[in-house]
Amino acid sequence: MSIDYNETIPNNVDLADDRRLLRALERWQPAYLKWWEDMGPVESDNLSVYLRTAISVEKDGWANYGHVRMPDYRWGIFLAPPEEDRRIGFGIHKGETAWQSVPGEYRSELRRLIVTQGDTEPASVEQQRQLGKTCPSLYDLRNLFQVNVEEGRHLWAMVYLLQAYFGRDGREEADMMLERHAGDADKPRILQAFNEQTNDWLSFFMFTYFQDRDGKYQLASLAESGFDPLSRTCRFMLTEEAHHMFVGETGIARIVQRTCELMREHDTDDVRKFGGIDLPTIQKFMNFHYSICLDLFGQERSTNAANYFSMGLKGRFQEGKIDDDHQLDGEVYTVPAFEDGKIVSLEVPAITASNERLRADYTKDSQRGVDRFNKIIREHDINFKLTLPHEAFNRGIGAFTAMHATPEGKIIDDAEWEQRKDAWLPTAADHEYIQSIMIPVIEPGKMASWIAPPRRGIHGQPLDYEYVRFH
Ligand code: BYC
Ligand code: FE
Ligand code: FE
Repeated sequence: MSIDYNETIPNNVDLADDRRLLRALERWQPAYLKWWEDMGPVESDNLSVYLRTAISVEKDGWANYGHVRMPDYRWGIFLAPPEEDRRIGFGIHKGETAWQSVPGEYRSELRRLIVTQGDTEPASVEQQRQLGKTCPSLYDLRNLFQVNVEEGRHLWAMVYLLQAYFGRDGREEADMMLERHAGDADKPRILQAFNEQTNDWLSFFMFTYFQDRDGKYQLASLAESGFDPLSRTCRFMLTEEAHHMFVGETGIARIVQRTCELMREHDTDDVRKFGGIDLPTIQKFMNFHYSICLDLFGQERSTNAANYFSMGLKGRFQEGKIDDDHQLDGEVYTVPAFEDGKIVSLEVPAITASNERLRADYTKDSQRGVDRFNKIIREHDINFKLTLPHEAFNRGIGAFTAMHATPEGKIIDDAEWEQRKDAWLPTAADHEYIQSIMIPVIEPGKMASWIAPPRRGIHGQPLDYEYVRFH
C-alpha cells in the first residue's frame, strides 16, 4: 500500500493499469491546478511550507514532513486498505457483500452524496484564501496551508470516485466542482455554510473547530457505506480530519488563554484596548459558527436520510458499535419540532431521524472542547462561561427556520430578534475590530497580540522554526 510519487498522480489504486481513468484524471488535473492558482491561497506560489505528505496509508507512519512549494504539493488518490470480505453493516442489504461497483438502482443517490461531500472541500479552500496575508504566526500560517492542501486532496478523493465509477456524468460533476465557488452569486457552493466569509483568524479557528467537525461526522457516516470505495476513501480522509479539528481547538484555546491573561494583567474585561479579543466577542463568533454548522446536518426528519440508510449508502456514526438490528425496524427516535408557537419533542420512526441523531452526536463532541475552553477561563479566576447556543437559535434549515429564539432557546418575535440580535451575533463593528487586529506576524517564534503561543511546535520542531520560507 505504499504510494509511488514518480507518477503524475500519486495513488494506491493502480491507476497506471486503468488507462481510461488515468486519462480522465490527467485531463482534470490542469483544471484543478488552474483553480488552485485562481481560487486557492493568495500570494502563496513562492512560499516553501513545512508540510506533511502521505507516504503510505497504513496506520503508523503515513506522514512525511518537509518543505514543499505549495503548487508542487503532490495531491493524489489514497484509499485505506481493503478489509477482507467486508459486509454491508446496515439497511435492507445488511450482511451482503460490500459493493465494489455502483449498484444501478442507487446510482443517483450515491452520486448526490459524493457530489455534496466533494463540493465542500474546494469551498473551504476558497473561503480561507485570504487568510495567509494576516497570519498570527509562521506556525499558524503553516497549519492553514496544511489544512488547505488536504482539503484539496479531499476533492481529489471525491473526483476519483466520480470519474472511476460514474462515467460521463461523473466527469461532468468533476468539472462542476471547479465551477461553483464559495459565495458566488450565480454558482454558489451547495451547502450554505460553505458560502460564508472566513476572512479573519477567529473565524478560521471557529471554522476548523465546528465546520471541520461536521466533516468528521459526515465522513464517519459515509465510511460505513456499503459502497466500498467510498468507505475506504472516507476512512483515509478521517485521519487527516483529526488535524484540522486540532488546529481549531488549539486555536480557540490559545485565544481564550491570551484573553484571560490580558484580563488579569490589566484587571479589565475590555481587552480590546490591549489588542485582545474579549470573551463576549468569542461567544458571538461561536454562536454564529455553531448555528450555521447545525444546518449542515439537514432536516430533523428526512426521507433522503431514510433512503440513504435503508439503501446502505450512509450509516450512523460508528454504526458497528450501536447495539440494535441496524435496520431500525419499528424503532423510534425523539426529534425537536416547532408546533403552535412552541418547541416540542416528537417521536418519529428512527430511520427518518438519522440526520438528527448525527447532529446530537456532533453536539456532544462540540461541547467537550467548550468545556476545555471554560477550564482555561476558570483557571484564571474569571467568572464567564462559553456556551453552545440552543438548537433553535439562528437556524436556516429544519424545524426552527421560520422562527426566532434566543441563545437560551426562548422563543421571541421578529421585533425582539431585530432588537437583540447584535448582542448574540457578530456585528459589522465586531468584524471591523477583528479585522483591525489581523496584522501579519512572520518573524519565527513571534505571535500576534491576541493569541497565546502553542504548547509545542510541529513534528518535534521548535516554536521558532521557519515553518514557512518566503523566497
Ligand atoms: N444547505 O432531506 P434533507 C466537510 C437541502 S463537511 C443547503 O434534510 P438531506 C468539510 C437538501 O439538499 C461534510 N441545502 O437533506 C468541512 C434537500 O434538497 P432537496 C460535508 C440543504 O439530504 C470543512 C432539502 O434541503 N458532507 O466535509 O437528508 C472543510 C431537504 O433536506 C442543506 C456531507 O454533507 C444545507 N445545509 O441532508 C472541508 C455529506 N441541508 O432534496 C470539508 C453528504 C439540506 O429538497 N451530504 N439541504 O432538493 C448529506 O449527507 C446530505 O446531503 C445532507 C443534507 C446531510 C447535507
Ligand atoms: Fe475535508
Ligand atoms: Fe477538514
